[in-house]
Amino acid sequence: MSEQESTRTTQTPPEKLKTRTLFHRKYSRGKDGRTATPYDEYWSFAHAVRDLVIDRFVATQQHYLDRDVKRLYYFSMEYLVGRLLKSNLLALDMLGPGREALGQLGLNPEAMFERDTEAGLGNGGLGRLAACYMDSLATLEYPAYGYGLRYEHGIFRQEFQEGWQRERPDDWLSTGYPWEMVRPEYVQPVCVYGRLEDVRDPHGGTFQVWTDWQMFEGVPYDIPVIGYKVNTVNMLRLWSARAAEGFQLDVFNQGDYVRAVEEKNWAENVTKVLYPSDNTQAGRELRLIQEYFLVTCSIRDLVRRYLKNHHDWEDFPEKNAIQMNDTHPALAVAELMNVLCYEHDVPWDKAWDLTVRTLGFTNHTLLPEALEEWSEDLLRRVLPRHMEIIYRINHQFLQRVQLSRPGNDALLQKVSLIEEGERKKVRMAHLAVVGSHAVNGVSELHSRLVRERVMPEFADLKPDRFINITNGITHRRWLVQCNPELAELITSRIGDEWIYDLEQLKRLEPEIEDPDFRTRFLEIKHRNKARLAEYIHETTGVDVPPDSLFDVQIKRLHMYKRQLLNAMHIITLYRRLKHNPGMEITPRTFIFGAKAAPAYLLAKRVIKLINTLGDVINKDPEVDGRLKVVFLPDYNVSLAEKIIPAADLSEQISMAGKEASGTGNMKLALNGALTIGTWDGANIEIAEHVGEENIFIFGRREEEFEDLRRDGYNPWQYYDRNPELKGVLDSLKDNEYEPEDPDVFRELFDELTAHGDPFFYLADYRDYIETQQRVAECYRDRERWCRATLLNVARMGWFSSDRAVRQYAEKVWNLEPVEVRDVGRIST
Ligand code: 26W
Repeated sequence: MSEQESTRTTQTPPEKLKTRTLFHRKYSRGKDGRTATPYDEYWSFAHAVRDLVIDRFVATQQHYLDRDVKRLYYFSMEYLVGRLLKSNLLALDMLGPGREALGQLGLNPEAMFERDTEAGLGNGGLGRLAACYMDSLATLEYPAYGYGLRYEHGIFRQEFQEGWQRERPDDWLSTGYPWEMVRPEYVQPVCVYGRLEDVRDPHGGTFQVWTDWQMFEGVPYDIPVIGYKVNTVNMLRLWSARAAEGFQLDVFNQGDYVRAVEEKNWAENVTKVLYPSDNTQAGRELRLIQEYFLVTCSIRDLVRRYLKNHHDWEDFPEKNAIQMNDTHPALAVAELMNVLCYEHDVPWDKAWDLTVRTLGFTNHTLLPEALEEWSEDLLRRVLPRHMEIIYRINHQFLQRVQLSRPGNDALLQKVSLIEEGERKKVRMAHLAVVGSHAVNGVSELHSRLVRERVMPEFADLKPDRFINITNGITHRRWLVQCNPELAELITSRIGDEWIYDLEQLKRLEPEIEDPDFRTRFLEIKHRNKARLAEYIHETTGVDVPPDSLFDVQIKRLHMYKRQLLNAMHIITLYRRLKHNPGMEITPRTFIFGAKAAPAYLLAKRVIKLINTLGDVINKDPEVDGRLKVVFLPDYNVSLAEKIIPAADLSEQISMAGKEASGTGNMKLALNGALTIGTWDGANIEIAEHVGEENIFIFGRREEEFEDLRRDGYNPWQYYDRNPELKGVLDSLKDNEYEPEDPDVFRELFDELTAHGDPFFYLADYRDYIETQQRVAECYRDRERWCRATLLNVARMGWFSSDRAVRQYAEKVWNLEPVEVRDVGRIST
């Protein structure tokens, strides 16, 4: 088959996909029908799909260049992209034809989708948010680029060994990744280490040069990001580190071949692995180099692009917006100054003005252990020029503070970019705030706490800089793709406008009165649950009844998220049943998915506890059919897509004030789960939208914890006064569940008692258990439950990432959509 033949426009879409697949099987894989492995088939089909976007990809990039449009650059150390085969087909409106083509080729579409590689280049919420925003940006036709790192190993694969988490490397690139395109022509040099040296200038002054650095380089790999049913195809550009070509030549020439190769390895280590800690800063040199590597490659790349159309810097902020996803890329402030001042001779004050107008900063966490601080020694050793730049920024900033609030030394110390002390530290959040024109939190509550509790001095100095933009999710992946039957039911009632404008879901409300609509909804939920039950059986061997209430908690494992409180509810129910075997309860299946940071021992013990409870409870004939507990291993984006459509109850039970927003809460509610949650993060706004009568809120509020703490919180009081709670805790201490290892849960008991219960489990326990009781009763009233869930679906439209991205475009980026019209030939 000739190239021309394979792209003939007279072919129907399935025919075209089929011929392209056969083409790739032969010419990209060198295989035929007899020799092709399932992987060859997958590879060929994925390339066939990729071919369909190339014209739009090229046209989009050309269009941006020709019109010299303003672009957004999203800087993020994490992108939890998930699989792309199905979502790309969906964006191209080719899911049906794709299935048909696969069928005609004798391939099973579902098996093909399962084979698709999951790009797990993130830890949790922050990385998944970045991926949702990339989707919305392309769909809304914003000129946007994601910049990130191409880690060779993404988030680890999780296995369980006797109930304990074991980490295995994620080898997502080992068989090649069909969605990326390497661009060696845009390689960027990166320098680290070395020193500043004073050099005399011809006029008798001195200036400093950065010398003796080590150089390596960043190679970009582009992943197309396809807007939904539009021509826009943006890109996610991920940098991969390698030794600079010719860099080790002198070492080679000295004959020290082995050392030269070792140095090559050093460079390749930079993007070897994603740091697997969520919300705790590692403080490690390699991590700092990773952060700088992202920032320097990306800034040089976007400056290169800007200079194609511009000869001065005047318009830089009118043409470029950079968003820093948390402080991880905050060195962008210093690097942009470095590039402007030291490489392009822009005067300092001018460069500072351009920098601040270009940058925006989003904060995603209040946890003190997550706030990034780098020791001044380390920063100076790795990036001597940047350390000097940071000092100069700080000096000028503190001078301005002094002018506006004279004589306040305490204030200066508080807001300084440098924390004084035995070892000086650089406060990355301060650097990000000072260097940005807009700073936002990710929910109303969180943004208020950023202003009031974390940075009151900054909020006072620059009140207009601090804003809120509540997170959102892409309903294209999190409803249309993962719950196709529900999507179809919705479309059958209100048309498909809602896929472009999720607020249209409101129009479902009158439909809820129609019993036929409700029945169909319940049938779909039931089928989703049956499918998940099958998956649970296949992966864990546990049989769960699809009629039981599917009670779901899926998120990273962290003490503040309180999976252990959920476990305490399980123990409570189990103990009640054991004491009173005839008791009537609403049958429940508890479903967990969570990875713990490898060094987070307490969190790993919680995983062990839940697995142990599962072993005991699932085997106990006395509770059979009434209680089941499953912890699904290796929670990731694809697994979330299986669990979410099947959930009845969404557990959002973090200690109030700790969960910045949460986004799983939105995905679950949108798919018809009711939330049991604390007054935290975006739960509050979900309650406001769905109505407090359609959500189960419990527990103390953030300010109540402040009071409790001030008055001297004593968990033992709760232990002594609530016999049921005491029974639950004692069962951990006395280890009723794993007699061979008597002390295994002792640490959990101690955490909640002797160690002071830092996340107030005991203070919220009673309310949680009582609220769970109300949930159970409500679930028995099928009609009431169904109405409430449908009201949730109908009222969740505001939580689309389309809304969030529009708010960023308006409030932070000053960015306009650009329609890509002239696609030479749209190839579908
Ligand atoms: C440097 C170590 C480190 C790593 C990751 C510190 C902090 C992080 C992230 C900021 C943690 C994170 O993912 N935060 C989550 O961000 C989501 C998106 O805004 C929110 O929905 C979650 O509530 C928040 O925990």
